[in-house]
Amino acid sequence: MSRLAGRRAWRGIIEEYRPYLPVTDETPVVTLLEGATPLLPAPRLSARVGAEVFLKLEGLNPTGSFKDRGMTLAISRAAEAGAEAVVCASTGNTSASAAAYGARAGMVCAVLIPEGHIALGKLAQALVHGARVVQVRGNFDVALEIVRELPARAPVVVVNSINPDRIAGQMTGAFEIVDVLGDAPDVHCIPVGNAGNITAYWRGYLEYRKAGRSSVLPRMLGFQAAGAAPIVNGAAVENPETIATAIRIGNPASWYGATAAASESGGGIHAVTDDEILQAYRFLAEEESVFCEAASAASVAGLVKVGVPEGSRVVCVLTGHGLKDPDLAISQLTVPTAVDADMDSVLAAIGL
Ligand code: AN7
Repeated sequence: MSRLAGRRAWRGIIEEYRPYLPVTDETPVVTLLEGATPLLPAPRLSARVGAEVFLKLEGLNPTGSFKDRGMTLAISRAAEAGAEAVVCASTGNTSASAAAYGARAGMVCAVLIPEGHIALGKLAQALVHGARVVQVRGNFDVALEIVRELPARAPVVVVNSINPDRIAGQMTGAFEIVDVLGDAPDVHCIPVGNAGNITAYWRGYLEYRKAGRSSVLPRMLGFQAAGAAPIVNGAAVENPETIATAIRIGNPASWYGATAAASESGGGIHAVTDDEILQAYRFLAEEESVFCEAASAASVAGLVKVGVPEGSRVVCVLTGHGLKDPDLAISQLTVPTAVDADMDSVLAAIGL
């Protein structure tokens, strides 16, 4: 008998959270069974910051990032509307997710990416799922401007987070956290790029409390990379620069959503430097055995930097998987040279 006998299989975020989402019985559900990602206790990080910290491992979604939560809904609703083509601008993860869900729905998927500034794994995903990949000479913000205008020129549905279905689907991350913890955490730490995800989590926490599923609301702490910190600076950044290419964004579409989440929750939006991001990235890998993207590590870099009251219950969202960007990992480390294939050489190399 199966070890899973008697247990109901996870059905993806639309079926699991249907009453909270804009779907009807007529909506064709396009799912890769996204969601149900682990909420991993982080004992060493907890000790370091004097709090009870959990890591929401969004890199364990089907395409390796949180984007799948919003994409299952955006693509399902596009299919319901009869769309045959979808398009997005992306720093990488949105394009990977749109390519996969678009292929599943049998749609044409076009993705605009900033030339030379997306992680190799994400480019591979967009290509392997058959998307029409357009490298643009310009950054994400420029590509998104073009995408916004595309529906006026061609029959396409935009699946960036300016599409409200994306935000609605991403609310389910907050639902899962409350379902596991029994209530909302005290503090929620999250990286901020185009600012859709912080907007979605805050809405998710609000929705769940309204439904009586939780009794408290978390303080929302959002973190931008210092070289791409328009919300922190209070002005768009024309040439954003950061090692965390996923959040290399100078004019976030959901700017207002992010500031509303921060102010309504008593939280804030702060900047973390690339050095602080890389330190958190290494700490997570070495001390918590979690390999996440640099952009994701911004949430932990921020937690360490701004701190929280003693004993707080904290969730840090780790938005994407470290394997997306092996070039970055390797560039931070020394790759050992080869040794001769004999016992003495191997023992000497191991150092034992
Ligand atoms: C790993 O893929 O914008 O603040 O085009 O890939 O909701 O934008 C990615 C963003 C954080 C920021 N972590 O989330 C895209 C894109 C990772 C990301 C963010 C992104 P938002």
